[in-house]
Amino acid sequence: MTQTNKIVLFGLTRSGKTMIRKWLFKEITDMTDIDFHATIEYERHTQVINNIKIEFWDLGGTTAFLDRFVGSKNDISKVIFGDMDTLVYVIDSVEIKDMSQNRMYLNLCLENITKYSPMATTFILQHKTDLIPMKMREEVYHTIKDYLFKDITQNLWYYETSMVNTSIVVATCAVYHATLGYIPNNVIPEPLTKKT
Ligand SMILES: Nc1nc2c(ncn2[C@@H]2O[C@H](COP(=O)(O)OP(=O)(O)OP(=O)(O)O)[C@@H](O)[C@H]2O)c(=O)[nH]1
Ligand SMILES: [Mg+2]
Repeated sequence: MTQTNKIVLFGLTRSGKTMIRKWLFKEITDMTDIDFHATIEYERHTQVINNIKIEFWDLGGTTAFLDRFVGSKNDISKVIFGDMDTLVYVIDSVEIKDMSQNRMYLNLCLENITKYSPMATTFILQHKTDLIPMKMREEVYHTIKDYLFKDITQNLWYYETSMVNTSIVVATCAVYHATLGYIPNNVIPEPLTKKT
């Protein structure tokens, strides 16, 4: 095995990073068997596809961790952002009150990317859209996207996602494509079934 690709999942606590990672690793198939704990520090999980290793770095989203990951006064930011192919920044669509914090961390992530992995691709997943009433989705989309993108000059990919419909499949296909240069067969699971 020669190549290792690195995908970093970043975002505030409870935005849904670990769930996305567990779903991709086929550790969960529905929304009922979930008892998630906040991720402490970060976890690295490896997937091998066609002899290529993909490392998923699932970061703990508590601000004490995030501040260290993006901070300039320690070496951990190099560990997190160095040799990174793809950043997936996950945002809880419902937590509008957190958007200024998200904007601050997104900017700090982009600074670290410029410094340590300038060729990396950045995705924003505006996640948990199933929790927004259908008639408000477009408004929420524009409000969050316009706010986050204001003054940002880098190219970012923006997807609305939810674990309970194909939007998460579409977004993860794009993430794999950006990371590997193609979409692997039979790797991306079906969306999760809803709670009963
Ligand atoms: N309704 C809904 N809930 C979701 C979705 N994705 C994740 N969740 C819920 O969000 C909660 C938090 O998910 P986690 O994956 O643990 O969040 P995290 O970002 O890893 O949190 P930290 O580890 O603290 O950073 C869980 O209760 C999930 O069930 C989604 O698409 N829709
Ligand atoms: Mg987590």
